[in-house]
Amino acid sequence: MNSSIKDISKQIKYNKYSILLPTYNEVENLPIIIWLIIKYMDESNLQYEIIVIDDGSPDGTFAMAIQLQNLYGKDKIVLRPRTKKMGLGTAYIHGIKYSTGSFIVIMDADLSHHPKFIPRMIKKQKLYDYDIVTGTRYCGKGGVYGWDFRRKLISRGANFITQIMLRPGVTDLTGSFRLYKKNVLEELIKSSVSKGYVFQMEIIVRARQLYYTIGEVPISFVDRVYGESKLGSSEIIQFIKGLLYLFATI
Ligand SMILES: Nc1nc2c(ncn2[C@@H]2O[C@H](COP(=O)(O)OP(=O)(O)OP(=O)(O)O)[C@@H](O)[C@H]2O)c(=O)[nH]1
Ligand SMILES: [Mg+2]
Repeated sequence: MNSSIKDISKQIKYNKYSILLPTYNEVENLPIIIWLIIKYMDESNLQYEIIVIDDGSPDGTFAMAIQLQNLYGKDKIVLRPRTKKMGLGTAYIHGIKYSTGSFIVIMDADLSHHPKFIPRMIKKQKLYDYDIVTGTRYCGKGGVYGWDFRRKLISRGANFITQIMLRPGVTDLTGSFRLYKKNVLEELIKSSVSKGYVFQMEIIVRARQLYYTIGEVPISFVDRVYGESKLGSSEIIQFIKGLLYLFATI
């Protein structure tokens, strides 16, 4: 093997993955999600850190995160709390700022996103050197469990309308379980303006615009067992507004 090929294979072997876990009132879910992430990442011999971004959850999520850090170590669990709830978009930016990996994994901490899919995303990324690998509920063996008809309809409808209006060539636009090359995500965040659910969609639409490559891995999404759901009609109106904005500007 010549030296440059050796360097590349070494680089692939030692890529570090920074897994961002934004939390707001996830005290029951946090120990389980962290245990699962560690189990699946260690089983696959991957290098990683878990960055917990808690926004002053009143239920004691941060105290739980400290206990978990004592248990698993400061190299694995990095705590980057903020004093109050400031929203998911800025939580990601905050987490990325402190990340030391060359790849970023974004996932929810409420057990809707199963960590067993992370090594599959990583494998897919390596295979084709994708810039982004996104989990999809709407392709192959992917699916949604535990949602009522209304919520399924909203999610399916949002994806369907967006497919027609923006033709992004990706089957799940509103999900957030994804793997990104860090520099690509930073670039995409810079060029995106949306907040909330539209943010996930805008990232993909912008990625296409900038000719980044995107792979998909089917995921099964499970509705949260603990904690409260927040999808209300204001989010739906926000989504429609955002979609129209993207349609008009892209
Ligand atoms: N740091 C931080 N995390 C948040 C904030 N809002 C939500 N989260 C976390 O972001 C992830 C996704 O939020 P969810 O509330 O599960 O949103 P959702 O999946 O669309 O809705 P439900 O699961 O139905 O409630 C979870 O891990 C939340 O704890 C926030 O303002 N700040
Ligand atoms: Mg959720």
